[in-house]
Parts: sequence; structure tokens; C-alpha cells
Amino acid sequence: MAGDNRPTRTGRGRTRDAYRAEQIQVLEGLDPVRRRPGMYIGSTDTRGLNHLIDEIVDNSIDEALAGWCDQIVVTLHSDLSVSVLDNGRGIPVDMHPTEKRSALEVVLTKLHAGGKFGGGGYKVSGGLHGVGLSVVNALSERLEVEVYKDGTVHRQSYARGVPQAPVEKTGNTDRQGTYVRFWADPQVFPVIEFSWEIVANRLRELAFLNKGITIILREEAGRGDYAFHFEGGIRAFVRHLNAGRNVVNTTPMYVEREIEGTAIEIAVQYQNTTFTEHVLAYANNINTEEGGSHLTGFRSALTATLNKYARKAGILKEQDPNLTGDDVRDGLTAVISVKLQEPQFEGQTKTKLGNSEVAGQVSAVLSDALMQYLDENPGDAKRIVEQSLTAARARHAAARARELVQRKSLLESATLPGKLADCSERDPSLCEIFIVEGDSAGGSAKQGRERRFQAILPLRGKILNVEKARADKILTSEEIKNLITALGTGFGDNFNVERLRYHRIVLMVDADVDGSHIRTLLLTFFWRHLQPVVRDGFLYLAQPPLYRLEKGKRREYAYSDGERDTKAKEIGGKVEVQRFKGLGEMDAEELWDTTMDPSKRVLLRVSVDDALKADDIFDRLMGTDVEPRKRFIQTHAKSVRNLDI
Ligand code: 1YM
Repeated sequence: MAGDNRPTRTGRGRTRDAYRAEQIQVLEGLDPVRRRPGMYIGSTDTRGLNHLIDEIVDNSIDEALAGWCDQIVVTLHSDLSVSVLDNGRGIPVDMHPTEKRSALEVVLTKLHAGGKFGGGGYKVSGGLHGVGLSVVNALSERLEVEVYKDGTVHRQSYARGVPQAPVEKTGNTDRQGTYVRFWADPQVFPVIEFSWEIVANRLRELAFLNKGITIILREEAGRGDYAFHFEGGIRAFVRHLNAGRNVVNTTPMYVEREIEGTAIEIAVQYQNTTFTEHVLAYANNINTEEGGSHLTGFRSALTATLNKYARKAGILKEQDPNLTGDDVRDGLTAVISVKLQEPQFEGQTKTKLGNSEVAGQVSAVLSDALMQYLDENPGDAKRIVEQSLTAARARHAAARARELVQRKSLLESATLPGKLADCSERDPSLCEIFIVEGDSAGGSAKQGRERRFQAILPLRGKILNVEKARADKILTSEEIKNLITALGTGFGDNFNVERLRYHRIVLMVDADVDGSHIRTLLLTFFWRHLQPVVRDGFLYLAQPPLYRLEKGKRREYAYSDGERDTKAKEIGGKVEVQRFKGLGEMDAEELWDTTMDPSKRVLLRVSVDDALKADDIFDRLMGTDVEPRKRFIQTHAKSVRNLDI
């Protein structure tokens, strides 16, 4: 659009011919946009279409950042056009000194006319796409612009980027600002359908990021008006992100400071409903999804400051290792917003902030502000540090568990445990293993068994108490290691039910509270860690008798109170009834007769239902105190999956 080959102009303005010639030039100027719209707005699908709105709104936001505008109204019209109105200064309408036409027309027709006349201020436009009004104009079958300035309404319309007439004054007004309405071109966009949700989300985000501005989203037919206005800025943003979650510090940490020309705003609030990290970083209102220097500065300051505080407050003791970046990010919700004069966007999608000086700036601002916040809010500070410590503990536990599982030889090819009295038969389908509570019952079982096909593994029940039944401890428990080695299945990633050495695994516990406790723990363990064993029906419960009835040489056993009474009558006379308090009270012969002899015993096969019930009871036994840790293990199940789930 060089001026050389322009038709001559008269002193009084442009002739009709000159205007037509200009139209042709405008068309040529915007032609690349119409030919390759994707280059300018990313795509021509819904995303690209919605992006047209962003381009216009960004202009209004720039005007707001410069301090001239505090209201923006975006209207989704019923005829599928969209308009944006702001109350800024209005795009200049006077003659452009070199272009010899109205500045307004230049802004709407010259590609990359983004560079504004005046300098200074942080600009959104020129950021991610930042292609400006001219691109929207080029891709609209029709566009109307109105500028309210100095008491006058100035107006111009365009068709596919070509002005239909010069800017004209159409009346008086006492308002000030800019109004742009466009009808997206169906020749460019296959589907013209704006998404209220996409638009609303972006406008809400902009209202959070630019506190004090009011942005109204108006849908002519449908939802009506939504107003976004947040005095709290990104402080309100983190509250919004944490809505419905259990927050650790009720008032978010918040700081707003300008340092070396970079405006920095940070809000931080921890929650413990999930263990995910939710940190949003923005540079000049653009969501820098790929991160960059501001995020780097934030992370290093967060970790360093929390460690410093935790030591100062004596929560971290001298011998304790520092909290890691991962530890302090559990349950972290934060918004970081920086605004700078010349942002450099890098990365695959140009959403990584490159300006290296920003890392130090953000880090300095956060370190100061966070330390002050922690000092002033010791209760919140303690809860935040405790949460990071819990994360650290769980992470160490997971690491230990991983190590343990990786030493798979330990569980697979190691010699069978010394406590196991194995059977001589080698065909698993013929073999049974009795897992017996307590060493003394184990002794009787070893003596009484049929050693050809019955193996005995005594477990010391006490080892398996609830406290020690957490995933990490489970894997360090000698008893559990013995069990897995004896079963031969391996564990975690190396688990293979086909290597099971016994096709009947019989849990034999006392018929009392402790016994049922241990049974619950074992069932839970099998269900959570060796599930196919349960599903394939290899797991059984022994049914030891509750009573022994004796009269002279005659001896009977009863498995319930009812059976005891019936049998007592049947035998008649003076019957001696003894209640077994534990398996240990039975001698080897009795145990064989009543519980182990395949021709007489009753075995209950464990169903998936039984296992699920045990699992549920187990959860409740864990109690509320360990809730967060347990949730941690669950939410980190993905990273832990290869070891113990
Ligand atoms: C609905 C869209 O474009 N508002 C808007 C744009 C501009 C100004 C004010 C503005 C900027 C400046 C001075 C300046 C623009 N002006 C230009 C240019 N809303 C919308 N509001 N006076 C007014 O930056 O110095 C481009 S955009 F280049 F003409 F100054």
C-alpha cells in the first residue's frame, strides 16, 4: 500500500476515483488474510471464530490498562453478529499524517497497524495473535465501527475489509468510546456459531486479570446479561478456582507490585480436597500454558520461602531434609500475572514467556510477600507446611515401596521363607496353603496336616495392625514378604496369578475379634494387591469349630451355638462343653479333624463381595486422621500404580 501509485488527490479531499482506487489497495492489503486466515487467527473452526471477538476485546483491554476505560460490553446478536463497546478514548478519527486518511480507517485496514501512535503502557494486543482489528475486518462480510469522541459520533462500514465510504459524522453524543460490530464471513468460516461458554470464560478471566474493569456479556436472545467485575482481581480468581474445595488458608496470600517496569500480581491458596496442583500463569493477560520465566521464579521462591519459614518456625527440624518443589505443590492453587512492556513469547504454541529477567523479579516479589504472609498468619502457615510435609512423607513412602518392588528377585526367586512348612506335591491345582494366625496354632497345624499337599504359613497377627497396614508398610512387612514369596505370584508389575503355587489358599484365624480383624486385613490385602487370586476363586476361609462336646469317649464339635445345643441334647446326659478361645487351644489331631481334613471340614470360598466388604471395613478402620494420607495415595495412584496398586 505504498503511496507512490496513488491517484492524485485534490486539495479538498479524495475524489470518487481516488476513493475507488484506495478500495482496491485496501483489498490487496488485506488479501493475504482472506487467503490464509489460519496464519492470522489460528484456524477457521469455532476456536478461530471466537478468536475474532478476543481480537477486538483486546483493544478495549489495552485501553483499560492505559487507564482510560473501565467498561466493556460484548453482545452476541441474534443475527449471529457480535459487537464490542468500550468507554475508552475512542480510536482517533483525525487524518493520519502520512496515510492521508482517517486514523480509524488505517487501524481497520492496515495489517499490523497494531503499533499505536503513542508509546507506553502494557499491551495485550501484539501478544499471542495480536493481529488486531484489520484482520477481523478482513474476515467479516460486514463490519461497522462507531467512535464517540469530543461530542460527535463517527461512523464507517466495511464489506470484507473494504470501506464503503469515508468516515462520516452521524450525530452528537455525550458518550465516549469505541463500538465495533462484525458479521463473520461465511466464505471463510464454515460454521458461524459463537460459543457463549468460550466467550464467557475468556471475559471472566480478563475481568479477574484486570481488576476493577466491568465486562458485560450480553446475549440478545437467550441468557441476557452477565457482568464480570472483580475488585479482588486474581485473589478472587484463586477463590473461584478453589470453589467447593476445602481450603487450607482461608485468605489467599496476595501481592501486587511493580518492579523494574514489570507489574507482578500473585495469589496463592492451598486446598486439600485433591492433591493436584493448579497454577495459572499469565503474561499480558495471555495464558502462558507452556510456562516460562515467571513460573520458574514463582516455583523457586515458593519452595525456598516455605523451607525457610518451616525451619524458622521449628516445624522442620535440623535433621529433616528440605521440602522439595513437588512437596510444596500438592494442593497448591495459584495465579501469577505479569505485565511487561515487551513480552517475548516462545515455545511450540508461543505461550512460553521468554523474558529471563522476569524470573528474578517474580521470585523477589513472592519471597518477600510470602514470608510476610506466613509470619502474619501463623495458623495458615502451619497448615500449609504440614500439608507439604504430609506430601513429603507419602512421597518417601512411595519411593521406598517402589524400591522394594523393583527388587523383585527378593519376592520371586528368593528361597522360600523359613516359616513356611511346604508340601511335597508340586502341582498347584492339588496344593493347599493354610495361612494361620499365631505361632502356636501354626505349630499344631504343621503337626496335624497332610504334608503331601498341605503347606502351613504361620503369620504373627500383631504385625498386621491397622497402623502398619498402609501401602508402604505393607510392603516392608516381613510377614507380607513371606506370604508373597510362598504364594509365588510376585507383586505389583511382576504379579502373575499363573505362578500361584497353591490353588487353595486358606485363611485360618481365631473365631474372636482379633481374628476377624486379621481376616479383614488379609482379605483387604488380597483384594487390593493380589486381586486375581480372589477373582479366580483361590481364596478360602477355614471354619474352625466354636465348641467341643465330650461325654466319655465320645467327642463332637459344634460350629455355632445352635449346633452346640442340638448336639448336647443328642448326646444326652452330662456333656462337657468347652468353648475354644483360639486355634492354639486345639491339639494337632483336633485341628486336622475339625478344620483341615478335606473329607470333614467346611471351607468358605471368598467371593468378590466378601472382599469388597472387607475393603470397606478396612477403610473405616483407617479412621479420619489418616484420611488425607490415604487420599494422597489414591490420587497418586497413577504414579504409584506400577508398584502397589
Ligand atoms: C471495541 C474496540 O478498539 N478501543 C480503542 C482503540 C484505540 C484507542 C482507544 C486509542 C488508543 C490510543 C489513543 C493510543 C486504538 N487506537 C489506535 C490507534 N475498541 C477499541 N480505544 N487513542 C485511542 O494507543 O495512543 C489503535 S487501537 F492506533 F489509532 F491509536
